[in-house]
Amino acid sequence: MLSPERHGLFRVLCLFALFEAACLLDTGMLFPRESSSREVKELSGLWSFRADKSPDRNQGFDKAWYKSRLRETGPVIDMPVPASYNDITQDPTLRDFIGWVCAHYYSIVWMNGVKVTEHNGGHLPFEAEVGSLIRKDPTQPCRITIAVNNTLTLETLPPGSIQHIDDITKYPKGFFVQNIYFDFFNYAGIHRPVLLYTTPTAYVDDITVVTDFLDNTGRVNYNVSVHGATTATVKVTLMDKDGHCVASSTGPFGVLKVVDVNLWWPYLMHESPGYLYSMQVRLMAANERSTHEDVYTLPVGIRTVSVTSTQFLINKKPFYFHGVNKHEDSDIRGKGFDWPLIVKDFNLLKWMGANSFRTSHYPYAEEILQMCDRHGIVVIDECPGVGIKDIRSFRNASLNHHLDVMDELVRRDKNHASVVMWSVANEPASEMPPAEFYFKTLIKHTKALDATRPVTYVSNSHYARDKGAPYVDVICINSYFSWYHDPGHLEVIPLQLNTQFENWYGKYQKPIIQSEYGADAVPGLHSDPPMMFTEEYQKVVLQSCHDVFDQKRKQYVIGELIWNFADFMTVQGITRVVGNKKGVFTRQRQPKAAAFILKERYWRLANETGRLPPWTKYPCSL
Ligand code: BDP
Repeated sequence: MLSPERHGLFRVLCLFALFEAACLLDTGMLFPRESSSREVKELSGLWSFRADKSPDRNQGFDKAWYKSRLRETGPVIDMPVPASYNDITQDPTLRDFIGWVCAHYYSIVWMNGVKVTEHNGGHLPFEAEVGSLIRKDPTQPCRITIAVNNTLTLETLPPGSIQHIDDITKYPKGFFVQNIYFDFFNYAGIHRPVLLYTTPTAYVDDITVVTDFLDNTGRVNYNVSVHGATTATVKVTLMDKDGHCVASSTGPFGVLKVVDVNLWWPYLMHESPGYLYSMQVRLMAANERSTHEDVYTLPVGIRTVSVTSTQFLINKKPFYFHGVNKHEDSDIRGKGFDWPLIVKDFNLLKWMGANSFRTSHYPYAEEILQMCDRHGIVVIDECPGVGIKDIRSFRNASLNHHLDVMDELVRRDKNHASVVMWSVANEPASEMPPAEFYFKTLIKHTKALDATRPVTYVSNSHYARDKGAPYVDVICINSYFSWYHDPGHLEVIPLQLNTQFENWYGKYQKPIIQSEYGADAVPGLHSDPPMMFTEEYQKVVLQSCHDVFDQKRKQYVIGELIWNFADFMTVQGITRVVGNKKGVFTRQRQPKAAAFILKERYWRLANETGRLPPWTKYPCSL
């Protein structure tokens, strides 16, 4: 993070009425859930918000705004939480604000004026123990203040840099811009719910499950870590969908055997996809003074994942990714978590017959992964390693932060059946000399964290010398033939795509996912013969690629993910028409012509597997 003093950045403090958090990697990050021993309180709603517009933009810290109610420090505005603050008001300086605000990217949290935590990095949860501060004076309301800074540096993920321009004949005094090397708007604010939750003094701190099966018997290897107890008894019970106990065990680690197992299957690969058991962990603990009971229930899908040189196997059967890339992005909310949007997106995914998505280009809210577990939507879980283009972002400071982010990501998402692969980066400048050491280290580290899932990073087809590729399990390639190269020449697609696949497979002999392809289409813009930016052009780009995928999926191509599910916001620029228009749905989630092409194709692909029951045979209406 760049210091605000040096760079003259704004400050914004968010304040309101309860708690929040930070994290050390030696503790768990179980999703906060209610149980007989735990209470969860969601602190979503309207918070007070203030931008620091003082000349040195440091007033919030100088005057310690966090020590009193924010409205007592000066004028505040209402700010919904969760939401990006950028598109909530009519103020362009707030839309493009760079500096201190709430939760993405760097956060400091105070409770009743006492600092409780700091966290470096957006997208992933953090927490802090605040019991002693809440209880200090139970008759007084609690106050939480969060300062967040969205400044990106060469060491953050994603990286960025601040550029000051001093030419006062052309720019106002103090003018600066934030340069970014990725293609989505750098929304900021408290994007995810803020939760206050309780545990007994001794509690289940973390659970790790690894599953497999042999014939009809499923196995759940579990490991429970306990916090706050000198002696503890752990009892683990696995229940099926109807609440019947199917296996149990005692002890902090062990194996649960499930006879006649219901495996977790992807959507459209099985008639009941997304089967989840409930694993109840009951902890009885005693310390010198008292005994405690803690209960935590984790949803568990039993499945395996593996990779050969030509296939991706789920439960030992070939799986073909026919899906999308997404963004957390919508009108008004920006990247703010929103249940109606999430449910609508899942309905659209199922409508179009998509069985998978990649969390381009950062970890999505954990609630979204819970939906994927339940609906059988397969996930490639990507960390925020996007836009690593500057050679200085390959230094140790960046690598160490990247390793920490992978620790946090795996710690949060390791138990999700839907997550089948980790993606450590998107389109880094992997031709640069330091890239080899960087990716070798990163991929090795990720495999050490989780030996059960393959690891990838996403390459751009135009990087001929991809230094990290020898270390990945699956090759993921993005390419935009007849768009960024040979614009308007649709006729080059079959040849160039075919050459791309042959080159990559020839060199690495690893299965390949076409992890991005597509074209911008401004909804309602038409032309025949097709021209760039029309719905017809987008359709033809897709169809030309599909013909090649159909040949290559018989060999080593194991998936295709359209760029993008929906239109999304970007910085302003001459190649963007109020955002990136490569969505097959508009930003308001209405289909463009391309959505129907994909729907037709995805249902046909699903149907070809022959494992669908009659009611899902295409064409069908959901
Ligand atoms: C790809 C990037 C993606 C962009 C896309 C595009 O991975 O983030 O949005 O290009 O230009 O290379 O539309």
